[in-house]
Amino acid sequence: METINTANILAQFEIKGLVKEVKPLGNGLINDTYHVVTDGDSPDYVLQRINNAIFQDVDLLQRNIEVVTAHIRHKLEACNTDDINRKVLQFVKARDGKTYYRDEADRYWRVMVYIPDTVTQEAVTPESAYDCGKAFGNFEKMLVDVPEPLGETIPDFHNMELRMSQLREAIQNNAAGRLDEVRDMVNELERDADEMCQAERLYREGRLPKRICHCDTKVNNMLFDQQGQVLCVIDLDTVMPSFIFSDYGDFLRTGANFTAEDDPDLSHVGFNEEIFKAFTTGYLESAREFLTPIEVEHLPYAVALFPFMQCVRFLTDYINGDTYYKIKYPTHNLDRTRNQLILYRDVRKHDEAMAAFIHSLL
Ligand code: GN1
Ligand code: MG
Repeated sequence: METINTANILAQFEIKGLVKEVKPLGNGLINDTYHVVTDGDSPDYVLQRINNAIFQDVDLLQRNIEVVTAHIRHKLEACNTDDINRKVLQFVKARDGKTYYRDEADRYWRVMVYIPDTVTQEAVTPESAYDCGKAFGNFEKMLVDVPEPLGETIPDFHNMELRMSQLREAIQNNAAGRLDEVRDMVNELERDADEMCQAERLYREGRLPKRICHCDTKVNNMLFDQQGQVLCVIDLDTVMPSFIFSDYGDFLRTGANFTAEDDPDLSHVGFNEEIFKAFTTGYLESAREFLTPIEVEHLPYAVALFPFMQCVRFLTDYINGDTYYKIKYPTHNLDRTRNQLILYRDVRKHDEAMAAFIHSLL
């Protein structure tokens, strides 16, 4: 672990109050996040080191986030929403006016105002799934008319064709010598790869739009108030143009799995239909007015796509020798891969039931 002088970094930002304490916050797999506690009446802050190995264009990243948060703030103001500062993130400017600071060791930092008295949740209930569905649908709805085009903070982030070619490249290189033990899984993924790449084909045929999506929809990327009401969507790094499948499918990948994505006990893994129904109901309540028939029709495909894609991504990283995701033990990515594959198989058994349920809502 490198030691980091957070006082020096914080001094680059226009923050109020005296810093009392800086402590780790949350459990993201990509960035490092700290809670900055200040003295007295000043707000607390969140300090984040941006992982610029993954988000290589920090300028574009922060520009996206500035546009999105400003747009949401305007929308909330326009409908006279109360308590706006707890419903949209607020970034603190660095001394040079940017919303990030690059230190002498080429590390990138940003600061936001900490939203007090919030609760985060790691597990989904049918009630919270419904609320999250509504909130993420509403998030997309607010962003249908962003005033300027946004860039892709990770190019082709949820492009299944690209994820397959990354897997195939990892297999070619077999950098960590792990290919033999994962052969069966590779074969199974290859069998369904074409079907799972249908979104890219529909897009090329001009039948499927890209919209501004969150692209990392999980219950822990949402803040709730003490009463359990949704306040705010957080973790905006991956907000970018994508298929709406990203937000809908990726939420269910974690939310509707009976267990965590890295549970090594595969008997725990499975698709929770009750959560699926609750989330879908909430999502369609806010999103149906802007979704096209082709988007709606492919929602069951989206539910299958994300465990499939995450399985491919974890497996690629395992074969590459764990260069992307933080791991806690040597076979962590392998356990994650197996878990997502079981989930994928189980989701596929629900294809027809999902389509019927969605149909019943329309
Ligand atoms: C990463 O850091 P976190 O947990 O928010 C990843 C997601 C994966 C997820 C899997 C930029 O998100 O795409 O679904 O891990 N984010 C990036 O746990 O790759
Ligand atoms: Mg996160």
